[in-house]
Amino acid sequence: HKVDIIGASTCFGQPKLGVDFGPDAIRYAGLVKALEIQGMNVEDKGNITGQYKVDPTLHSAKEEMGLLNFEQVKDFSTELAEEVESSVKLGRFPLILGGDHSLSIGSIAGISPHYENLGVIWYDAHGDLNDSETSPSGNIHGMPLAVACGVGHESFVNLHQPGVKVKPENVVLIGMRDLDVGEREYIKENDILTFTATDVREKGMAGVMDEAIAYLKDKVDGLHLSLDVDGLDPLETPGTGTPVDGGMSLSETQLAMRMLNESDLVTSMDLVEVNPLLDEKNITAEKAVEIASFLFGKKQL
Ligand code: DIR
Ligand code: MN
Ligand code: MN
Ligand code: MN
Repeated sequence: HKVDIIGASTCFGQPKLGVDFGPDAIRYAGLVKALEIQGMNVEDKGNITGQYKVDPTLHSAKEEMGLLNFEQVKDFSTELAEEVESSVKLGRFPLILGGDHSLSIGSIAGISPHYENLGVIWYDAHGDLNDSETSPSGNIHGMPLAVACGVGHESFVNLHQPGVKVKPENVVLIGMRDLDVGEREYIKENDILTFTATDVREKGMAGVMDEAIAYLKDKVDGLHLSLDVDGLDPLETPGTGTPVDGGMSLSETQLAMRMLNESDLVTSMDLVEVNPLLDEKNITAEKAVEIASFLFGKKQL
């Protein structure tokens, strides 16, 4: 495998400063070496920042049509999509480090044109299926999966390439435990395969991943894993902006990654919402490295 590391150094999708340092925190935790140990040929492409400077008075962010920092997110996503696309075109595996989850608007826009039927696994406490109307916050990091499915502002939906990027029937949600009312409705209407944190407890992670892989395997020609570290429990990954109790453990996550590695289906990954300014001694970034290592073949538990 050839892996391109792409730092998505943005914080405009949510109000907490420091998540833009996530990519460097993950590098400092030893990502490149960890992947090389797994036999990967790794190229670090550096950080995408977009043209807008991070504003330390970000709480006074400008709202447009119910979207906070609309211009900044649009500009950033456009730049990221280009970078991700050039990696996919070269047949490399883009590993996009975040950065807040709004970056997936750009990463998925860069990836999906190269597949007929891109699958997506969204490993997160949240569905990120809001639009400006259902969002309780206006924060765009709560919207990227809706955008990928064709719901949202038209300049996001048609970013990089016009049209819907991912079919809802090709999406699997894992770890859900904080879904807004509108997100629940969207999931129901579109019959999206959803495993809540409670489902993981009941069926076990192996059972959940068996079902998820069986559901996707014959219908997708590429699989994007979008992993928000708040999918894990805050006791494991405290360095993140919107922690929710009752999450996955690191060992459950390692098991999920190992099963995905064995499935040989995953073709790209976002590893997002690592905020070193909210962390303790960079342990969240260290766990992010461990998670990526398992996706690329590390095995011992
Ligand atoms: C909430 C929180 N559903 C929102 N979303 C988060 O603002 O849309 N996503 N934290 O990661
Ligand atoms: Mn989340
Ligand atoms: Mn293109
Ligand atoms: Mn998220």
